[in-house]
Amino acid sequence: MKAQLDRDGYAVIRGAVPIELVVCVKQQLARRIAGKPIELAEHDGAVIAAFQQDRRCHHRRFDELGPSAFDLIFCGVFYEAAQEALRADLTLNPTQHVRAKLPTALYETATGKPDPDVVPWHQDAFASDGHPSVFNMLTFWVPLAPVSQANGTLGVYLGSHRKGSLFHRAHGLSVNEAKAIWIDARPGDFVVFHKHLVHGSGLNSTSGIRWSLDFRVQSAGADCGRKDASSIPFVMLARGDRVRRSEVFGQWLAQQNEIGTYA
Ligand SMILES: O=C(O)CCC(=O)C(=O)O
Repeated sequence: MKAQLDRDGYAVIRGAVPIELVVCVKQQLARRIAGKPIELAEHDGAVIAAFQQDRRCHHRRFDELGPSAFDLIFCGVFYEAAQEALRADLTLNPTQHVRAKLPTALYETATGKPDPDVVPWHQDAFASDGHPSVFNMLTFWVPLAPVSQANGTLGVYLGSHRKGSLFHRAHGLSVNEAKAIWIDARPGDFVVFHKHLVHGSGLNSTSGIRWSLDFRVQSAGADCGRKDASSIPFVMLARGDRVRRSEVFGQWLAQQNEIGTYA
């Protein structure tokens, strides 16, 4: 994995994440959006029905999801990958999202605005306060249902991390879209990428929801690159450490509440 990350700036790891944990995060997100428990087969329909009521896109923070997202992060798979790549004590970076990305046409027709879940081309090193940060950081991107170019999956530029920091603001970098690689993936897979990898996401041209989760891991003690959240005070844990997980989840929630809502 590390060799591929160094060479290409990203790696897709197949079938590594326990499916039951993935399903649980999706179920909690669907429930949160719909305001009531929803059968698996009804998740997409429930999110679309909620949008038809409130006209909101459903791109949320982890802490709104509660422990299911933490169970996924702490399952050990990500810790091992991050250890292999960064070889350091690790903490979570505060930038993280669970996304139920609506069909782009539905959003744009209903609101008359561009779909905010089509994410412009950027590097995560700039995702925080608009300046390149010096910390060591990796992003993990985890599909919660099958993803492809059709439903607006993650797109990446092979080897773009080797260009270092490319200054940009929220509207993103100009790139030749024909050279983007669109990641096909299924629940159980994950993508890990370098903080300088140029990436974004496309239009969801299907009539269903594109479900995913993304979070970042960095060296402990380093600046997290956000002025509103200077440090996250715990080390990411290895496989099986569930008692401690619930302890740190409480601390994390308290801290998130102090930080407030992310853009
Ligand atoms: O999930 C997406 O649509 C974009 C993800 C992204 O840009 C990121 O994880 O940094």
